[in-house]
Amino acid sequence: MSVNPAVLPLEDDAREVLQGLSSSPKKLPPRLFYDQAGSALFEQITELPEYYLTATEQAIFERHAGSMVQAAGAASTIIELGAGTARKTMLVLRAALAQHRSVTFIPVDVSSFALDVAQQRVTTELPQVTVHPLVMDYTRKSSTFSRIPGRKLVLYIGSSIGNFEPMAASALLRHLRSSLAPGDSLLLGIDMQKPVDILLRAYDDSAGVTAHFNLNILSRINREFDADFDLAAFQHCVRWNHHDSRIEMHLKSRTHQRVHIEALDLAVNFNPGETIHTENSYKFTSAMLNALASNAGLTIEQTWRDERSWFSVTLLRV
Ligand code: AVJ
Repeated sequence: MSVNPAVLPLEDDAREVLQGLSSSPKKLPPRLFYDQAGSALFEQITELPEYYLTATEQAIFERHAGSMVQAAGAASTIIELGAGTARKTMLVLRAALAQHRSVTFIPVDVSSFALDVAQQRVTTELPQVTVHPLVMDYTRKSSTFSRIPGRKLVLYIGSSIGNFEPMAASALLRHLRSSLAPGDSLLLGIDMQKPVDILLRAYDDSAGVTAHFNLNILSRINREFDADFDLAAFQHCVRWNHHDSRIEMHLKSRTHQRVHIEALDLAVNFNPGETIHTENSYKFTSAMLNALASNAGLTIEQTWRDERSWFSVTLLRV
C-alpha cells in the first residue's frame, strides 16, 4: 500500500512518518522522541552516570557563566532555544542579574509543558527576571526574534545542534543569525569527539533507559497514528559512524514482520536485522565547529571547555 504524500493534506508529523518509513533505509525524525513520556525519559538520561554530557556542560556553566555573560556585552535579553526545563540556564540568568539592571528571559520550545516548568522554576528562584515564554518551533522560524527589543544573547545548549546534519545545522544557525542584530550573540553547547567506548556507553546505558527512550518513539506512533508496532520485536541499537563523526541510534527489527499504520493507510515490511534510523548525535572537533560558524556567517568569540575537553560552550557573534 502506498500513498502519494502530495495529495493528502497531512500535517508535518504525519508526512514525516509516512516519508521516513517509506524510504530506504527507514528513518524517523528525532523530535518525535519528546512526547510526555519521552521528555521524562530524557530527563532520566541526563542523570545517568554514563551520560556525561549534562553534568559536564553544567560544570562549565558553574565555572564560567560570569565570563560568558560578560563576553556577551550589554545583552540583557536571554533567549533559550529548546528550553526544556532550563536547569543550566539558571546559572546564566544569575550571572546576568549580577551584571544588568533588568533581565528578560524568553524560553522557546515546541512543548508548552516544558515552558511551564521553565517559567515556574525561574519565577520561583529568580523573581527579578521577567519571563516571556514563546511556544514555537525554532527549527522552522526564528524571524519572531527580530521583533524582540534590546541586545540579545541566544542560548542553544545541551548539544541540541548535534541532532542536525552539517548542512542543516549551518542553515539553522544562518537563519537564526538573520533574525538577530549585529552585536547580538549565541552561546552554543556542543559535544566533542572522545574515545568511542565512552560515546557508545553514553547512548547504551546499563540501566536501559536510552533503549526505553528510543523504543518510546514506536509507542508514540502506535498511539498517535493508530499503528501496531510490537516494541518487543525491535532492539535498541547504537553505532559510531566514524566517517560522519556521529553516534547513530537505530531500532533493529528482530524478525520478518509487517507493521500497519492505520492513520497513514500504510503497511511497512521489515526484514530481520533491518533498522529504522532514529537519531544522529554529532560529535565535534574544533575544525568542525569552525566550519559550522563560518558557514553560518558567525564569528567565534570565545570557547569554554571542561578539563577533559569533552564538551564545549562557544560564544558566537553576529
Ligand atoms: C538532546 C539531542 C542532545 O543527542 O545526546 C540522549 C538526545 N539521545 N540520548 C543527545 C539523546 C539519546 C541528546 N540531545
